[in-house]
Amino acid sequence: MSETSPAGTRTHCPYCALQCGTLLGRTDGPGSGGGSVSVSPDPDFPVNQGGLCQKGWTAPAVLDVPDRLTTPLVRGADGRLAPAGWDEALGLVARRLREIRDEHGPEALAVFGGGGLTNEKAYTLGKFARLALGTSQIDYNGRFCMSSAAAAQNAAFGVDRGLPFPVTDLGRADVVLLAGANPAETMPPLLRHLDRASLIVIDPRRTRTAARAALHLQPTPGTDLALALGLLHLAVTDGHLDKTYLDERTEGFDETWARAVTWWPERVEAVTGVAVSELRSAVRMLAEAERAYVLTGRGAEQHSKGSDTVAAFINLSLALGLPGREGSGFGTLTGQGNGQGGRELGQKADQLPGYRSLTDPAARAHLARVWGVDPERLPGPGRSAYELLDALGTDDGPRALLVLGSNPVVSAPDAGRIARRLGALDLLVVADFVPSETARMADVVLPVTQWAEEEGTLTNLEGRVLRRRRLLDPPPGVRGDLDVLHGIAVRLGEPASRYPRRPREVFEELRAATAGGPADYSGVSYERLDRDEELYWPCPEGSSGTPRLFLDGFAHPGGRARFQAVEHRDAAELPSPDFPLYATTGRVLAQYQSGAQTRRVAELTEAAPEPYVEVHPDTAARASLADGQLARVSSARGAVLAKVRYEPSLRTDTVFVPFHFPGEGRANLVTHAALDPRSRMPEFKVCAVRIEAAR
Ligand SMILES: Nc1nc2c(c(=O)[nH]1)N[C@H]1C(S)=C(S)[C@@H](COP(=O)(O)OP(=O)(O)OC[C@H]3O[C@@H](n4cnc5c(=O)[nH]c(N)nc54)[C@H](O)[C@@H]3O)O[C@H]1N2
Ligand SMILES: Nc1nc2c(c(=O)[nH]1)N[C@H]1C(S)=C(S)[C@@H](COP(=O)(O)OP(=O)(O)OC[C@H]3O[C@@H](n4cnc5c(=O)[nH]c(N)nc54)[C@H](O)[C@@H]3O)O[C@H]1N2
Ligand code: SF4
Ligand SMILES: [Mo]
Repeated sequence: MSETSPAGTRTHCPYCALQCGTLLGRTDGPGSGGGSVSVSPDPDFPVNQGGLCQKGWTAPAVLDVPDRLTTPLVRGADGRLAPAGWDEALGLVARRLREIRDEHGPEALAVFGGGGLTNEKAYTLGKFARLALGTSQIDYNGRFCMSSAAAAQNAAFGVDRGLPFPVTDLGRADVVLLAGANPAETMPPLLRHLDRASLIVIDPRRTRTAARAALHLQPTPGTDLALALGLLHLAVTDGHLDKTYLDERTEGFDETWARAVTWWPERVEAVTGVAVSELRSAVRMLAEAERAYVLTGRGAEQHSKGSDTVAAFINLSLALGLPGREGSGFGTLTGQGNGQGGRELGQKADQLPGYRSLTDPAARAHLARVWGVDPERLPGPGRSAYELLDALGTDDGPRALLVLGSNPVVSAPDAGRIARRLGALDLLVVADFVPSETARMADVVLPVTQWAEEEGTLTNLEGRVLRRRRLLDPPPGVRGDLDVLHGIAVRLGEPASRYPRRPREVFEELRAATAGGPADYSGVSYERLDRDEELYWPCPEGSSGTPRLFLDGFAHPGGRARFQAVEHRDAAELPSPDFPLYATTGRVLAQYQSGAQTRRVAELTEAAPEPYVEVHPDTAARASLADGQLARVSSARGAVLAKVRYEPSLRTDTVFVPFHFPGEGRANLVTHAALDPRSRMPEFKVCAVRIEAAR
């Protein structure tokens, strides 16, 4: 690592929702990036306690990757992207948007956002779509990430904050159950808070997290709902039900029990492959612990029944009396850098800032007042992320799309299909700082600033609002996302004052916009954050925020948590003679998401250079595949090319493919876009495949 300046700029890592505190310094020389930025962990930030993962340590490298975008690009008559001036590029975008709107109406214009965008950007993007474009067609990649957990938490608790308690609370836990989360690779510094606890890990793979567990349950992919019903069943029949808590703090147990009663342990073992003795141990560990937590990750959530699965784990935690009790609880490990803030400030299809509903007349009236428009001008809810992408370029679908903060060509389910839909657009505009796979398909590419070059706020997995601070100027020619939205909006005839370019100004408006909503930021200010106040939402004006939710009651009227009577069902696609194996997908330590950023960092590509598929050696042998050989993993939708990696600890009926790689190595060429009916989350975590040697 290069030397660290003692007087570092305090900010946070650009990647995941842990938002590790960092100190940035300039090591030498002038220039933007220019290899001159050093990073070190902020020892005073309690979430990472002086830790960073490999991605955090190498994040400055992305500031000056050789193919950093520094000028707008416009696709010419020859079909190639060529440099253009900002005026020309923004003028072109506005003109085409106007033409398409005149011909097909405002619903022909669409926006796709991201959970990595700052609060200010996410807020402005939602406003831009609804007012400047006048469209309902906006959603974001958080639909692929947080939506099932959000649906289940809202239904159970009346509000959805990933962790309703500070991460440091986990440090005193005796037992933590992790359902489908692999923080040893996805949030390594989080493990510092899990050192003391005995872990129960539910994962079809023996991950690095599972290897540290006191108990590892290894179910068939897509059977967590049955598993959670079985754990609830045993909690009741083995006498662990917390009846006082049930009476005082919850409602709806009887209907829920009516379902769980049929999930006797042997039936659960038959469906999930997890032995009855292990189910029983898990329940006993949780029930006998003085301080216990149940946490879910994408492994339990990214299913066509993800919301019901999270609900079933919440039911289990309610039966044991955990949520809203000091030192115990239920939570979800939020994913992207601003996965929390991004999901409550209005870039979601059905939502207004402050976690308000777009269909609630009072919420519409409030936002219309803040925005200075007639409530009639606010469109209704639009399509969810996958449905939006899948409608692009169709007869009644959007014909123009603006993408900020996502790379769906790699990360969307059934990505081959989605790439074709993107190709059918009349206009694709992508704002990014690197030529992502999606940017390369665009008609106009707009080069924007990165984390260390901009100001703003993000909300981490605990609901704590954090300041992103600027260390250096962006390279010449690069503008902020807020500038981009401002530039398009005014060219569409919107008043300039409606789209402030300074993050601080946007934040002031955002405070008013969220005031009184479930996610209330009105008491948060840059000044308070800069004084290092620890502010968790809800934080109404004058309050000191809410580190722990639910201690006095849940957010439903009456204050009770609600059991949800859910029932197990199969994955949308099961193995068949043609596709006899389960495939599941996920992450590795050294790559982030679609890899647009991390595949450009030498140290990270050395650690995780290429697409691979984890296969049990017996399964590989049946397909005559040697370790290291190139395999073709095919589903009914497409095939991914990946190198075989023998993994003796894996189930023999399952293969695993990380989704970080582009081209023919895209795991999403095989995934299935079956959607959860409640959250519209796609089934990233299970589909049916076969594996064979690649020719
Ligand atoms: N290194 C790295 N870290 C990241 C990210 C990254 O891309 N790279 N992304 C960030 C983001 S946005 C997110 S959302 C988080 C995600 O963080 P995690 O949820 O920890 O990540 P995943 O690897 O997607 O899934 C977790 C585990 O689910 C398991 N799994 C697969 N199918 C099933 C199933 O049916 N049931 C169960 N119980 N488990 C199953 C997988 O084997 C995997 O180990 O990570 C964040 N941190
Ligand atoms: N098979 C499979 N697929 C998955 C998943 C899985 O587990 N399995 N997980 C899903 C999940 S949980 C997620 S979160 C998604 C994530 O997948 P994506 O939505 O593709 O996320 P990223 O790869 O982070 O893409 C972000 C893009 O925006 C750019 N960017 C970053 N910050 C900014 C910014 O501030 N402004 C602008 N304009 N651009 C920015 C980056 O350079 C990058 O090109 O993938 C989903 N896809
Ligand atoms: S754990 Fe997440 S926030 Fe922390 S350094 Fe790694 S990627 Fe960055
Ligand atoms: Mo995510």
